[in-house]
Amino acid sequence: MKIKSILIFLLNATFCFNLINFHSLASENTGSIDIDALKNYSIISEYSEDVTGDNIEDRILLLAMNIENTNNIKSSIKICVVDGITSKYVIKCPGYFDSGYDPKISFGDINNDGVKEILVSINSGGSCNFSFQNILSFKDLIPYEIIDSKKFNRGLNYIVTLKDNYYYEVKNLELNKLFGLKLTNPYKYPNAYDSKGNLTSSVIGSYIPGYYKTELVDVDTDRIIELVTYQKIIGFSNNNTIAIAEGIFKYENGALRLKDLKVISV
Ligand SMILES: [Ca+2]
Ligand SMILES: [Ca+2]
Repeated sequence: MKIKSILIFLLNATFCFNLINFHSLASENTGSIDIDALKNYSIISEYSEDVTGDNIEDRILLLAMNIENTNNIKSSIKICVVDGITSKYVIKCPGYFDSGYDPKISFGDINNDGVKEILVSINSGGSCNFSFQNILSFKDLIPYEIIDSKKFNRGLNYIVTLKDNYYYEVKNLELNKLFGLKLTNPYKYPNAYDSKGNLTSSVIGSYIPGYYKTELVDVDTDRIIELVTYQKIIGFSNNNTIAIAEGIFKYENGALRLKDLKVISV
């Protein structure tokens, strides 16, 4: 009931401005959305943050359609920013991926321009279960993607090699960094080792090509937010995680740069 009344409020509030501010409505990938179409959307979550850069809090709404006969899958996810002073609004797709489970947004000044960006995350579901990530700026109420999300969402690349005595190596190709690790549970590779822990076959490991989670954290306390990424290193199947790779990205010269990486056996 509360969500419904908020949506009605939004529709009423925005309808008044629609006629005079129609030019401010922006949407990517779906063409323009008229105000009637918004009636089909639910509000998943609502926030108050300044994302336009005038030091006045704006209203940020995460909108989506429910897919019939499913509990949690959302489709046509949208982010709506209503300017705190003028009530002009823009509506933006999260990127090339706009449907999935448990969509979330969080806020942080990642590009160090003094204005918070929006990090949007949407889980894919399925056995890979990666999470789509994108970072959007709404500075001056103009939405744009500040990262190359197609490239970013492929994740980092690794070569995973098993060794005797339940040891294995994970080599990250972006930083050319090698991690020596030990399986926390030998039964994760039931056919790869003999009873003494020596390799009996040439089984190799792999990784999920994408992150399953990211977080905005000021890791080095320099007041610029870093993006922390989590990616699964796997054994013989997608559900067989043997390690988590935790990357720290900083936004520099118009792109996210990988600054540090650790890999931990799980
Ligand atoms: Ca910023
Ligand atoms: Ca920082």
